[in-house]
Amino acid sequence: MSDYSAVKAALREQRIETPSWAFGNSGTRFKVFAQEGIPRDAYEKIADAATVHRFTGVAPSVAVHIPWDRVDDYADLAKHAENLGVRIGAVNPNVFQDDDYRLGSVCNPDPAVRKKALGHLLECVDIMDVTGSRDLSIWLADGLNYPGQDSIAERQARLEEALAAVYERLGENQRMLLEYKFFEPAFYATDVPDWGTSYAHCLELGEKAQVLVDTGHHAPGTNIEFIVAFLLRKRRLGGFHFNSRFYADDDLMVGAADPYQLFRIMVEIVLGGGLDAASGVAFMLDQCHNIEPKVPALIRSVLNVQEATAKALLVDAGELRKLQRAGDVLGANAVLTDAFATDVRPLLAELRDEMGLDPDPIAAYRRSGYAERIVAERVGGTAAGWGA
Ligand code: AOS
Ligand code: ZN
Ligand code: ZN
Ligand code: ZN
Repeated sequence: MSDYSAVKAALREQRIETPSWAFGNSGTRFKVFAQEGIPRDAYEKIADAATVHRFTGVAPSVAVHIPWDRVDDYADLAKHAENLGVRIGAVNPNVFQDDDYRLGSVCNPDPAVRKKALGHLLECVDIMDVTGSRDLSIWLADGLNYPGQDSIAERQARLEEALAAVYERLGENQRMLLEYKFFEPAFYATDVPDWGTSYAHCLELGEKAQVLVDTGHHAPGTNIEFIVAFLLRKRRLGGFHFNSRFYADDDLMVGAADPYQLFRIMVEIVLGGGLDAASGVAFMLDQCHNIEPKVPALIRSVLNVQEATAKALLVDAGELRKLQRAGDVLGANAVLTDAFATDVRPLLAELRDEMGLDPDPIAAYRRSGYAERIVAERVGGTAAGWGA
């Protein structure tokens, strides 16, 4: 059995980033359900993110999405975050919501649209300079709906050109994370459909280009932990967008649909050294809480990642290697299933107590009166985002 103090020390160091857009109203293409107490601007989204951190102790940064979180003064926004005990994390450029982007952004056949998209990506690096953010998190909605609609090969060339220009602009301590997704909003072909495409572009660009794995962006049955192990070994795993899916890019709470998958991913992370800060793996959430209240849903999501991580840390790596080398199939498999079957909640409650937190963050949040306060205070207005 692993040493619990080492397990706790690793859990104490883990950082999970919340997404600003998860605090805003969201929905499906059928309906956006408005909730009460929704943040009206980026400042209030950061206040909600700070609340998630206050109760969990391991979510000290929040990713922003531009222009949804556009403000006049990003230094002031960063200061606001700092005053609330958090900081601005990844900057996500939005090159998918303008009419101009109907045929794509940086892969668009029209050079003027490509120029506009590139300009926005570069503007986001300017913002990173001000906020001190490390990661530019790029997801492109570019793709094709119909065979013959555009040249797949030429679009790759356009993509290469834009990525190279952004890479060139990155500062010494900045990175570019390239997210992939095999479908949606384009349905016939996507310009960055899979980890292989993202990895190939990152390899060409250089070490500051890293692959971002959104757990909801794979075909059903895809072995995501294989991808994670491969990329981590090649030092190209930039980070995650965690969420759960049953069918498509459902963006449900991480660990809700398949906690065993999340555990298997975290096992590869732990065994491959991905929890060490030096590995640079960013654990970010990318979720939309369409029907459930958002702040406690994010608290719950952070706890779900923590639980999976705790179980992965309980895997006896030495024993596992021994059994693997001996070809003991059942024995090696049991090392994993035993760890997964362990109830880590008491361990996590103890850890929170040691960190000066309430052992039950959701109950503590409910008692805090925060939900009632934001409903009373935040009247009139919806933040930009999916629900705008
Ligand atoms: C879209 O499917 C991707 O997951 C992106 O990360 C996107 O920018 C994010 O979901 C915010 O909408
Ligand atoms: Zn994502
Ligand atoms: Zn997605
Ligand atoms: Zn998403």
